[in-house]
Amino acid sequence: MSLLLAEIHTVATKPFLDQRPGTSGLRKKTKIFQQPHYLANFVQSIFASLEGFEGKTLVVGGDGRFFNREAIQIVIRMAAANGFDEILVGRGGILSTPAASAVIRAEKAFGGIVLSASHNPGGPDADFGIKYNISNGGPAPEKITEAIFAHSTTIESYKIIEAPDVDLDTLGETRVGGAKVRIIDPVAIYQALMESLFDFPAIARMFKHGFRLKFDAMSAVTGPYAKAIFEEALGAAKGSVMNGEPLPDFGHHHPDPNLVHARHLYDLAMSDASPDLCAASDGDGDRNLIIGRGQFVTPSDSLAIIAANAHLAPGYKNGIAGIARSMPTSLAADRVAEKLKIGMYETPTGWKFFGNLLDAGKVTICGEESAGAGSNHVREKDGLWAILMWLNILAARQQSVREIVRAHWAEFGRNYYSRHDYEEVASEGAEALFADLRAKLPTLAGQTFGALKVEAADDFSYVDPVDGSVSKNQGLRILFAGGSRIVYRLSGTGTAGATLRVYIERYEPDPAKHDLETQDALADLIACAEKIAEIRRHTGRDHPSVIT
Ligand code: VG1
Ligand code: CO
Repeated sequence: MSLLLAEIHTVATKPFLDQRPGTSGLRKKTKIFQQPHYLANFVQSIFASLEGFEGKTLVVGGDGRFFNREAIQIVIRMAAANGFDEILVGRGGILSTPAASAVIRAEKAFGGIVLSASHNPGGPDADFGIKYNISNGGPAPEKITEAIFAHSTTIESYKIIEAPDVDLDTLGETRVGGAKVRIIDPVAIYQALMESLFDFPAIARMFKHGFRLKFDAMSAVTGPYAKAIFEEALGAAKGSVMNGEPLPDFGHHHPDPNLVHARHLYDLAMSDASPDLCAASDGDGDRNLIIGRGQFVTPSDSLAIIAANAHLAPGYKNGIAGIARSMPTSLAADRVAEKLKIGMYETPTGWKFFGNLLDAGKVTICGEESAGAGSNHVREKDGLWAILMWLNILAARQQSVREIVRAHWAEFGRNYYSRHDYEEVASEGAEALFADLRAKLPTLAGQTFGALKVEAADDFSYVDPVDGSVSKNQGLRILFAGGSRIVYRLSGTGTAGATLRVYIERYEPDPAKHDLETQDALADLIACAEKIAEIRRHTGRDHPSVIT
């Protein structure tokens, strides 16, 4: 024992004052993370905020981006020094975010550390990130992330073991100080979980009969998962998975599966050569993009359609308990919940707010407008899960994506929806925009803008129905008569300046009016969003940098 203790070093350090986790963990430029002690300070602050993990298991993995392997070696040596008994690491340092969640749950681990900046680009001049997940497999709630931040502002030392690097590429067990380190297959547990939820034989039959899939792993973490599941287990044609090797810089691409960064999939889906389904996932595998032949599916619609059809998948055959969506996500899912007579919950942005609802059994399906959907099978959003759910629905209904979407709109009405992002604007301008708009909120109700009448305007605040915790200032909402909305919030995942997100939505019940171009259908609301918030004046931008 004394020998093992002798290997533990206590390293003196000074606080960095910028380690407050955002929407999903701590994200910074890679170079900031590479500074001496920066990562170690944060990891020690995580451990200092937890209780009772001595003798327990920690899961560690990442999305394979630049600095992933070095960071994992540091986390292993610090977890061992701090008293974890066992550390499970995905081979090659790889674990997608949903797979990490699945492994934490399956192995009854105390928690997990995921090294990822998700859809942010990777590389020495790009972004890196780290987040902590608790024993239910989900992102640490705000109570814990705030404790981590508080500790990081006063930290004086951290504990680390002096030991050689662990071989991350060979399955098996080794020891680091007093801890066992087990290198595990990053795909196996996750794949088994997917096989338990979806009708793999029916999906395989569909592929056998010529169904064509194009999945873009964007040179990020999902390649190995997608090849094992789509090509090997389900028999999709070889080459269905593109960019299937995780690369440290994601092949210089931006691993964000949206209409800007995955434009080629959209163009393919709108062409004569379109496969039956085009899909993609992001850097860490929790987002999804769904485009059928000639039919893009907005993430908000996808959530609603998944909720309405989940019973077709074996894992959900008894129906769903309820649905949760983040506040800016469109109201399409609410109409499904109403019809199914199940609970509907509106939470702040970020998956950490779904954990309690899922744990309490209040909801089965959750989703966000930012290409995130998932269920109670893990406690993260899950890109491949969403794609498998669509494949299962397509196999069961024997219809195309387009037919399913059109039928859904005909039944429930269509929520035209778009998000306008103003990326990396000056922080002062963004703050002034919010200060002005906040001051205006009480005067807006009753005002009219052309044909639009404001019914209510507020600053969204959330009371968690399970533990009563309160989260304030979660986005400014302007609600119009007839169900249209404009929402403004600032991103909590960017690493430079401020990113303003404006979410715009209009409800159209009439099927004869379901064929408009989204931006045209929203034109009056878009103009109104500018008029109310004076985006141009505050940001100096006359158009958004990204429209999704
Ligand atoms: C964005 C999305 C949010 C999502 C978060 C993490 O946050 O809007 O819905 O949960 O990213 O997703 P923000 O604060 O930038 O709007 V991921 O795939 O980057 O972990
Ligand atoms: Co992600």
